[in-house]
Amino acid sequence: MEITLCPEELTSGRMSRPHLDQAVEAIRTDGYVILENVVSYAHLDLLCEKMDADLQTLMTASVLPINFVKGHLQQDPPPFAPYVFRDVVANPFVVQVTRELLGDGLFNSFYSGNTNCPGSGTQPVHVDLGQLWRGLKVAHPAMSLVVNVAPMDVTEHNGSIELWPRSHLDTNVALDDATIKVDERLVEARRQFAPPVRGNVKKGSMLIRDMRLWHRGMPNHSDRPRQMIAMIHHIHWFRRGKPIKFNRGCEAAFENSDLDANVEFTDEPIDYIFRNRPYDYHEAAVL
Ligand SMILES: O=C(O)CCC(=O)C(=O)O
Ligand SMILES: [Fe+2]
Repeated sequence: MEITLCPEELTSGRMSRPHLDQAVEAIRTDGYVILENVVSYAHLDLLCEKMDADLQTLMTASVLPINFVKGHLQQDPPPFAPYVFRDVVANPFVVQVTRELLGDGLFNSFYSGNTNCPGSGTQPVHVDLGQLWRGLKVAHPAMSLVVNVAPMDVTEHNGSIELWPRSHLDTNVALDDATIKVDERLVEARRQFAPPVRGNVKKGSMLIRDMRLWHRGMPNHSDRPRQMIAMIHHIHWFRRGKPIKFNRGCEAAFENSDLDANVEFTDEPIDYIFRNRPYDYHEAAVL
């Protein structure tokens, strides 16, 4: 579901209790929610321009960081000023929702993105993380939430993400499975009673989804790339990798938030363009 924030909420930087309850309930039930109107167009325009330019650089890589199928690239946003914005990296409305679900001490582990290029293929249905325990009768509560923001309107035309409502509660897919891809038989069975939807979003919206939600990247039929920044908020006890590196000069974006941004500031250049690797991509595969 989409929740459109109203002027009072935008001015105060706080979502009303009814909106917060709706958002939390949507994630618990459907596995995702869209918050509309929460990111500045000016910020998104700057990010889009820079990420378009960075993509040109990325395309010169000897090995492209392709996720599953052609055209779906892992592309990190620029981790330095003036491209790091509070309404993206520590959006107060998003953090209100993720804190309500994950509790105090929630932290971010990720600042990257999916760039869906014109002519891209269809990814296999997958989770970003399965259930923590195998063989559960009932799914456990949310412990990790993906936060996505695209710098433009996204529809079927430019390759909006496919989402499988309520699939985060499916206990067949576990964290220790050999693959994050969902078995084709499970996918076809689920399609009969809970078919997928498209995560279409207006510019300025953020999508919050349970990390267990089945999803996939779809073809981009437009003539320009669709970027989508991704962050992951975790419950405080979840395994914590290395802090995320940002260059000094953008500290203010992370301050005074309930989210532990888990960042390390450095003056060293950060190789954010070329550091990603292909994921489950087999050039010779016959599909
Ligand atoms: O770009 C998208 O719409 C989704 C991509 C995705 O899920 C992935 O690459 O893991
Ligand atoms: Fe994914």
